[in-house]
Amino acid sequence: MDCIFCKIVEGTIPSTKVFEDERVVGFLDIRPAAPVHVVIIPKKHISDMNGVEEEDLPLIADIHRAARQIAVERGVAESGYRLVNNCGPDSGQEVFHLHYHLLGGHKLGLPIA
Ligand code: IU
Repeated sequence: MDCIFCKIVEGTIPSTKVFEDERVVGFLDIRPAAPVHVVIIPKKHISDMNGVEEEDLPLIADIHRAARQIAVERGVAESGYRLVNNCGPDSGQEVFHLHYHLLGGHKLGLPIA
């Protein structure tokens, strides 16, 4: 499958991984939008949130668990952070492998709409 995030999972495309367990990978965004910007993905290829099946729901919990740990390790658990999922054209989703942006490290702007 020609998916750039699957290749990041496999290690055939370089990335700076800051988290990895059996089912989830977190890596530094190459175009950071905040001082802390980590992309968190399931190893399983799912195109976007619309493609999440009932059987995948535990993976969403795994991603949230990873996000919480990453926030602690990157030093933003107390100051605060945002977890963002883009789904579909209006959201600006560019990579069609389910992912969440963990953003923090400064005061984040609102609205994001
Ligand atoms: P989006 O939600 O699909 O717009 O976000 C994709 C993100 O993946 C975006 O912030 C890119 O900078 C980031 N990214 C990356 O970190 N490494 C890559 O090799 C590629 C995209 I392609």
